[in-house]
Amino acid sequence: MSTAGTIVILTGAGVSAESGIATFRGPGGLWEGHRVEDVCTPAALARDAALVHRFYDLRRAALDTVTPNAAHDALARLDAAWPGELLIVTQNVDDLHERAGARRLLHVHGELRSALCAACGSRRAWHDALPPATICPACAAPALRPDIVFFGEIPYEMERVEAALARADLFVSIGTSGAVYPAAGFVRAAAAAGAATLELNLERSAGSAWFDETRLGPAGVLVPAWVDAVLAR
Ligand code: BJW
Repeated sequence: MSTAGTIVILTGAGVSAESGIATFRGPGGLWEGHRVEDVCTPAALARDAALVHRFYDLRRAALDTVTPNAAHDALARLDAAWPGELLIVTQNVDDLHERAGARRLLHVHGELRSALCAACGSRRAWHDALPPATICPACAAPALRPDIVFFGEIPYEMERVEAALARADLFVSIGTSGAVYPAAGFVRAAAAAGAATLELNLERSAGSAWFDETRLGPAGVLVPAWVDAVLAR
């Protein structure tokens, strides 16, 4: 890009792996000890709220033990320095991008440190354990749940993401397997809008064939190098 164009960056679990947060689908993955259908669907929440709330309580508490890595830091540096439009779209529910300093950021799959009222739809910051049937301060219903987008639910901020993809000059996907939609389809939307597309991942993903270029390696190495190159142009 000779002038400051629009960059859209999609991040997934791989960007937080080097901070010590397990990814979802690899060996030792987050769901190895949990069947996804036990924890990550509205039906599972209805069937066993205690299990689902406990699973997310543990992950929320574990955020205190991790810190942003070189990939989060580099993306925050790019966010601060890039004079054009930039949007980091993360599928991650951790808060490592914002703790690194990223500001132009959307969490499309929800946030561990947020609670959602299943009755009134209000969302609020939440840092402690969240037992089932916790009272919503907005509507008084005993209906607060983890603010996580389960399978079958609509991800957040899709209109903003789609609008950014339609304007994108460069789409970069970092550390995501391309197994979950709609995020897995962003590369095709960006390419259809004329964007160049780049994948940075540890290994080839389900979506690699859709990218103009794939660079393989750890995000903590690839992302700082890519950011340095973009800011040097
Ligand atoms: C490294 C690394 C290092 C490791 N450095 N890299 C049939 C066909 C198509 C779609 C569907 C279908 N049936 C149902 C659907 C839709 C469904 C879906 O996609 N299902 C698939 C299983 C097929 N999707 C949905 O239901 C979504 N909603 C929806 O579609 O609504 C309709 C709608 C959409 C839009 C507009 C209007 C309507 C909701 C999806 C919700 C996903 N939620 C989760 C759980 C979050 C909570 C939690 O954390 O517990 O989000 S699922 C889980 O997967 C999580 C992640 O965000 C998401 C993606 O995973 P991610 O990040 O890619 O992680 P991994 O582990 O898969 O991959 C890690 C990658 O990193 C790997 O490639 C490694 O190589 C790499 N890596 N270390 C760099 N150091």
